[in-house]
Amino acid sequence: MKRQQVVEGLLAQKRRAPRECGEAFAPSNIALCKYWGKRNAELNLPVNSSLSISLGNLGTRTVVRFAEASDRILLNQQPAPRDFAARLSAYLDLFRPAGQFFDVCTENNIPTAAGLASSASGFAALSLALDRLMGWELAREELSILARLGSGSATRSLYHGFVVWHAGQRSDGMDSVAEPLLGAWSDLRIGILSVSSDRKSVGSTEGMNRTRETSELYHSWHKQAACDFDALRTAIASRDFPMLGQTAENNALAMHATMLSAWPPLCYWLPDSLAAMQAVWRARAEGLELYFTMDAGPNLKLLFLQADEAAVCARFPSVRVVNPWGGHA
Ligand code: 2P0
Repeated sequence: MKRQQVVEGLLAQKRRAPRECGEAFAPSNIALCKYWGKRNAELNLPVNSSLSISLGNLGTRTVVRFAEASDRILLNQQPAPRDFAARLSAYLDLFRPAGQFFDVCTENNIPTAAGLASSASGFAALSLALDRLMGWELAREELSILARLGSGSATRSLYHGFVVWHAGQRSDGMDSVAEPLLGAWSDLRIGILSVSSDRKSVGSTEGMNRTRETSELYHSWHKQAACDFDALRTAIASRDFPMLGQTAENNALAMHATMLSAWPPLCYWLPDSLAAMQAVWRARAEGLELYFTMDAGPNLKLLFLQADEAAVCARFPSVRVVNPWGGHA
């Protein structure tokens, strides 16, 4: 099935009451159980379910309007880089009335140096803003499907707090949707530890495909991810922080081990990434309840409780602490 068919199916019965402008915010998110591997690349359907935590008021704000002659795409008040604009325009093609163009102003308040992916919050904010511009009034779950067509991890950025992205089984992906896990864990903190803000050499889509096609470890990654997903839900339900931290850290390391065993090998770590990991392990050996997770890049995201914030900041002076439930934009 093609992306266009999914969109047409979803919008077939919806009203259309276009407005002058659509504006929305969506938070960035960090996966505790990772999405790494697609069962369908066209629709960004994942092999396994994933679970994330949204970053409160860190994310993307997007305003969309209709335009006349061509798409105009601004990123942080500047004309967007060519590849970014091309990716957005290709996504907008899915919704474009004949002869219609869009004016998109998108702003990230995530510091670029944090090296956090902005495609998740970006496509989630764009989907929400388009819904408001077009007056479709889609349900959040339906919007999580539209956001997924832009970028897989955007599925999870439709909600605040803990979010599950169900892998689903259907070939059209209509059951591959996000669901929020209700209830705040108000003393949980995330520390963003930036090692490098350089653009990664191998993008996530290519990295996932390469890993799935060539890594002998992929099968065991997929099995572990299913177990980790269940363990994280248990840890969240029982507010068991060591279980949450251990499971998330082990899940990230298993994903990176699977990447390393791909061919050509994929290693997103830099020497400073390993030094930071070792510093976390040292801190833990000395009694600090501190864990990390990592995505397809060299930066670490630390996981700890508010009571340990001062100790974590003393060990990692450059860390940026985020309170995921600390006020939503
Ligand atoms: C995640 N990542 O679960 C995983 C962990 C990176 C490592 O989702 O191809 O940008 O657009 O669906 O969503 C990054 O992948 O990839 C990602 P596409 P996306 O957060």
